[in-house]
Amino acid sequence: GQIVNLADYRPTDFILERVDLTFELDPTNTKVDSRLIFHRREGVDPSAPLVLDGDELTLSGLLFDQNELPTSQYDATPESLIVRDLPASEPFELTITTYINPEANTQLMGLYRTNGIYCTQCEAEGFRRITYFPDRPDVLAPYTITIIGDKAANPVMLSNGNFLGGAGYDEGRAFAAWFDPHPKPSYLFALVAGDLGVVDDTFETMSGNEVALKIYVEHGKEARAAYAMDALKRSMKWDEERFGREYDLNIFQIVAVSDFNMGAMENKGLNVFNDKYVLADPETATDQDYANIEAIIAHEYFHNWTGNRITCRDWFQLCLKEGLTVYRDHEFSADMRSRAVKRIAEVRHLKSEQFPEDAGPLAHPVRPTKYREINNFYTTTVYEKGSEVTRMIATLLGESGFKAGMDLYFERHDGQAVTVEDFVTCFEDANHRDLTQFSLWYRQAGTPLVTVSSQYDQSSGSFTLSLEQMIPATPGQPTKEPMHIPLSFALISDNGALATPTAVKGGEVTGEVLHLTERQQNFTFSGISPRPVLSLNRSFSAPVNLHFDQTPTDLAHIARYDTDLFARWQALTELAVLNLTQGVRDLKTGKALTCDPAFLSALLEAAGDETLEPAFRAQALTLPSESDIARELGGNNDPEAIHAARQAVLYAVAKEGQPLFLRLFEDMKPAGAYSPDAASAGKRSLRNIALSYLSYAEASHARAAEAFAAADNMTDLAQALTVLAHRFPDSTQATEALETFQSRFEGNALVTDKWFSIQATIPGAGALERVKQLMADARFVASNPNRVRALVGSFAFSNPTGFNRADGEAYRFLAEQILAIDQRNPQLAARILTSMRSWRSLEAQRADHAHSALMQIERATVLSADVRDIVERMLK
Ligand code: DPP
Ligand code: ZN
Repeated sequence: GQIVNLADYRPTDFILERVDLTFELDPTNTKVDSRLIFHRREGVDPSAPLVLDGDELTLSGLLFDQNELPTSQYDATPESLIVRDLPASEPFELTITTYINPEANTQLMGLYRTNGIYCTQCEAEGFRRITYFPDRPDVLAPYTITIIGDKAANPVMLSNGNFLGGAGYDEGRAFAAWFDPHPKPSYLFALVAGDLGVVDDTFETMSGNEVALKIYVEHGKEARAAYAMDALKRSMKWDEERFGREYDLNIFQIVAVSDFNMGAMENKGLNVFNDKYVLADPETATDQDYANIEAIIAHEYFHNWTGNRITCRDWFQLCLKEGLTVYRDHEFSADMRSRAVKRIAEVRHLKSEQFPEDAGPLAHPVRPTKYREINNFYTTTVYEKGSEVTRMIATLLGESGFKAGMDLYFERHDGQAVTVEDFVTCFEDANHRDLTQFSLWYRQAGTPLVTVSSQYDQSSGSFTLSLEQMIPATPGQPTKEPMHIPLSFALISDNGALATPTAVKGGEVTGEVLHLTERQQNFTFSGISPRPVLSLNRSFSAPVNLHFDQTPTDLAHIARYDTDLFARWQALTELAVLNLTQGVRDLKTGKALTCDPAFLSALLEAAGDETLEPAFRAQALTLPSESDIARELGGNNDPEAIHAARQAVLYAVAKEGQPLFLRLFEDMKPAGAYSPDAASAGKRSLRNIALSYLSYAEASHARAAEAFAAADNMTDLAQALTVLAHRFPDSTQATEALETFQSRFEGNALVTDKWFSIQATIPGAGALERVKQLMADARFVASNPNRVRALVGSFAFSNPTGFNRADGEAYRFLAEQILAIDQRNPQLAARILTSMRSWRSLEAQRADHAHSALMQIERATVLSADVRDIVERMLK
């Protein structure tokens, strides 16, 4: 791949007016006729040729205004079609014919087959694998689609927009026609055809339009789409109420397919989903699965306005639709569930996935300025950090200021392909505010580090806070400008009440938000007595690392008194981190690990506090993960030592809290039949974490084995199985439970994925052999991305001790797998390879092995652009 630079952006020479596509479906030889109406943009050189994108295409026919074009007038290669001598200003029509082979399309980009179904994925650059086209997001046009296919094999034939009609076509074949009146870029095109079951419903929009809702699934799975349908209706309603956004076609369709590279895709009026984010019932889906379905259904639906009606000018602007839409789906889930618990989960995810990305060789700004392979920029930085940047705009402007900016954005840019600057300008204009410095969040990569110290002067009653920001160097960005960092804070008195200063000096403070805008800044609060405890970055108002040597006593004070639940969790986590990192150091120097009693009592107090919701208490009890600890330690990491220290802390908590855990395990069983609602899910999560601690305190698998036998839903079953398999991998109980589990759900691939990933994440050096054996299992289908992610992905991403074996065997294994996967599906291979993004922070011997494995990949003779881009950046 060539490097693409943001600075080189220029509009197309030709404007596309209309698109009319006819597909004659055939599993191995589908004919695509594409009629495109263009005219030359005003002011463009009349001799400039029309350049269309292709990818592995062969041109089979080309007509100009229905007449054959002389071959001297065009050049066709697999990658492009260039047509010369075109009219200076009047519109003309090109008819392009290509034949494509969906069955052979293992990349799952363009038109492909999954379980006998035709399906498309066009974002980012898949449409050019269907036909030659100006395949870029700033080319918008209305589409008319005709699908002709074998009648028996394709009772369902779908595309974007509204259904025009369909009937018999010729002997054995039928046709269906669709029209999408909303101009859209090619990446939002979709086609689905095959024999599918459907679940029907309707939604009445706020202005009284009735929308037909349809979810298509494999026959027999209809009942498992009920929750997704419910989530869709709630999403549609919420977007009307919260953002004033109404749906704009008379039909909205979702199709669940089993082979899909991403979670889902927001094609206009026809979302295509990885079936794992549609299908759920209590026997086979966990509470987390339900929550994911709700969030992703909402996310794709919300794209209808943030992404589809207003799209991106170019792919550098990806965060414009993704960061914003993630923010919207986060807010939706927060409204549907518990806001504090949702925020904790978001921050956990951000810190465990995005922070390492931002601290390693793959770091890039939320709005990058160059790429070699755009598929590699669907990252947690663009999505999650992009969402955090949107959240900060809302924090800076307040609820009504944010709403005014969003309303202006929808009004001003509807139907356009725009930039991050256009977006930010709407907030500036609606609020008469300059966001120039704030916009650095889009341009500067790296997680800012804010160093905090404080001083209290009893005699004057003044509290001084010294803040210093540092943004680490990242690839291509050695130096950084100071950013605008909004930090939510509270000063907590010794009795737990929040202190209100009489005056503030040194910088801007609005409400409970302090604005750090300089490299170094002192804020002085007066009228404070006695000495307060500072709670900083409450609700995680800014995605930064804090360096703040708060005493365990102060942290425990915040954990007990802060009115922001998130801040209480954050203080407990900070306490846990202190103990975990000290534990690693102690182990390395041969000292016995001891847990600070202040930490244990603060943690157990929160866990036992019946005034707090169970889901929060479960979050509090979930200690930072091994990779969180590695991140906190910063470098020269030994995953074995980290694992051992964490196990020791778990054991100490378990021993100290045993009576509490016994009580929680008894009390937290929700009454009645399983329901996926947040309150019941919260109880289950608290009960299951109690079970896990009891497995340490009792040093026995007996309770988990009983829980496994008694479970009447997948959440409890999978948790009990995880305790058995991870804590007692060599016990017959674990072996038997794994067998029971698999045979009970034989044939259910999504459950098999849980079975794969539970085994792939069993800690210890033995994991590699286990993974190899499972790859030979007949249930492992190497061409299916969900299977590969569940087994190989879980192993590489989520098994720190197993994957980081000291002998480097697992790195070599992964290198071989990456090369094999790359032959079929480069996007998937590149994604899984990012599991090694933190290799430089390993201790020397492991880092060395990791380096050799990466070199092994880099030296391969055949390598996709996707994997080459990742591996070269990781080695730089
Ligand atoms: N389908 C992916 C998403 O919704 C890419 N647009 O984020
Ligand atoms: Zn998205």
